[in-house]
Amino acid sequence: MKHKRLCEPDFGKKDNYTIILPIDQGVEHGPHSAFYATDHPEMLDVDYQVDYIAELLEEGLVGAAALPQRTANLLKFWYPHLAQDIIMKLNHGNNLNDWLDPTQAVYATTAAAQGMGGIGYTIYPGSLDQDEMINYFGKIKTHASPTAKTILWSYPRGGEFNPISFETTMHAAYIAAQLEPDVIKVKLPEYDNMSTLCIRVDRVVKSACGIPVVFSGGTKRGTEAILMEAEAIAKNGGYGMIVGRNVFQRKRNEGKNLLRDIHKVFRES
Ligand code: FBP
Repeated sequence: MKHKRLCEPDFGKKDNYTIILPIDQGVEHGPHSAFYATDHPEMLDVDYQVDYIAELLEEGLVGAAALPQRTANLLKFWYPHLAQDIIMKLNHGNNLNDWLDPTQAVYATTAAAQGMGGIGYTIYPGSLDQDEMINYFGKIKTHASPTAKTILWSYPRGGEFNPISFETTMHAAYIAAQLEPDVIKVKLPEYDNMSTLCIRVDRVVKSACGIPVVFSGGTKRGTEAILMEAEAIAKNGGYGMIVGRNVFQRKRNEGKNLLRDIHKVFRES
């Protein structure tokens, strides 16, 4: 398979794949846990962070970066030639108060993402705010520039259910597919071993009704576990991975090496 950048016309097409770098965890989990208390604390400095993202894009190690408004605008300002590889993430939650019902506030409009290649948006199916979140995505599709790709995070949250069970993840993909984004992003369903994982990835991909699915990396773990997941995704129809903490919380060269290894798995599948 061939790696595609967001800016390329055949992004999202069959027999391609992409690796997306999301760095919105500073909003979601806070800059201390996302950046400072990691093996790569330099990421707390936004100038360093922007240069690092640009380097990963320029070296072809990632095909797009999904960023909150401030970081996206800085990257676009300093590296305008990379604007079409930026996905501006419009809404965010945060984990400051576990007592609140899970929801995401809109921080940026489609107009703010003008001139960037993509728009990222999250829905929480199963939450109290699910209808509002789903309805707002309709407005995004109406107002987004026709050339901007939409990437929809579909994360079931908020009810008495396991948010990463196999059934719930299939449901998340199916709901997202009805909104017809360009790419759907879900978490990997829980699994016991490689063969269960392969079957589950295949079923989740089919639940997305033909829309490319990328799976998230999750908290930082050992290289072997990530590469096993990459192989299951690559061999069972996944369009790629969206890997954040596993990349940028490693020292810079270790993060790059992990990305090279992930590409090898996808290229050879
Ligand atoms: P990671 O690879 O770091 O998990 O990033 C993917 C992502 O979807 C981010 O966009 C988002 O901030 C994060 O996961 C949410 O993670 P969690 O569900 O653990 O809060």
